[in-house]
Amino acid sequence: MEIPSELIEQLKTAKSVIFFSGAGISAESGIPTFRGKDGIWNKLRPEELANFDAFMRNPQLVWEWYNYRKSIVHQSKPNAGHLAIVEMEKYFVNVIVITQNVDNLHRRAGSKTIYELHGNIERNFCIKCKKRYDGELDFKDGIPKCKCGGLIRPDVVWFGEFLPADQFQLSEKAARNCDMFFIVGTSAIVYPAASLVHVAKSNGAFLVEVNIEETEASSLADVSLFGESGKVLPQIIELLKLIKS
Ligand code: BV8
Ligand code: ZN
Repeated sequence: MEIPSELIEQLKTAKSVIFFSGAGISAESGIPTFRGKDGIWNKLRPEELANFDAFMRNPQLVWEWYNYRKSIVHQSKPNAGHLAIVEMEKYFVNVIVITQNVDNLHRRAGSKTIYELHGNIERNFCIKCKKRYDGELDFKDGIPKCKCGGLIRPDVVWFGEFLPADQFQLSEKAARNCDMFFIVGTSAIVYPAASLVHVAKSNGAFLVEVNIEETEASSLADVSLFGESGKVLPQIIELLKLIKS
């Protein structure tokens, strides 16, 4: 893919670089996106599953969905896109990953600074006493329960729920102070996460979109690289090896 000269110029001088990622970066790891043609929302309606009321109405169904997704995550591994973002840490003073994904792949890839806006599928907590229950849960009674009798739920942000305040505040601060803001594999329609694109833009950051198609963010991007992130991001690494050698 031809890398535009204005992007090359930015890569030469950038110090603080953010990678804002969505489900698309994990597509090449075999994890279905939400809204693409193989999207999981297409089969299962979000209003039925990713919200608290649905969980209280039918915790077993919601747990089946998360256990299904967890099984896919456990059979997946970080792809070349996740790994390229880790390697970017060699070429810039400050690299931060802000992810909407709950699949834990950026952490498994080895990224050092990750802000998880929508939680993490590997973490769980009791809805009554908030006790953390990470890793394997006991489903022998169908639904995992806490010692206090409360239901245990996945530690992910459902629709209508607030994002973890610390993660969102850190993300907003980073978006206000970065030189480059890569928007990787997201349809940029879920708020308030997608508002970070606007924060970065208003701070004067150079916006680079990496996606296989146009999105809500495309009109704000200074450069759109249309291609799979697992191929485009390693190509930027190859370029950096030349620029920074
Ligand atoms: C909230 C976790 C405050 C669970 C998810 C305005 C302001 C504030 C809120 C709202 C608002 N308008 C509407 C809302 C409500 C809602 C919202 O944004 N709805 C949307 C649908 C319109 N927001 C909320 O409810 C949020 N909370 O607002 O709280 C509040 C509180 C109380 C009362 C009122 C307000 C909470 C949102 C979080 C929901 N949780 N997930 C779980 O995962 O199970 S959302 C879900 O969507 C995932 O987290 C996912 O990450 C996120 C975004 O989706 P994407 O990652 O972008 O994935 P998608 O499939 O859409 O796109 C994939 C992209 O990849 C595509 O562009 C595709 O082209 C591309 N791609 C595919 N393959 C590749 C690729 N790109 C590159 N390479 C490839 N190989
Ligand atoms: Zn409890």
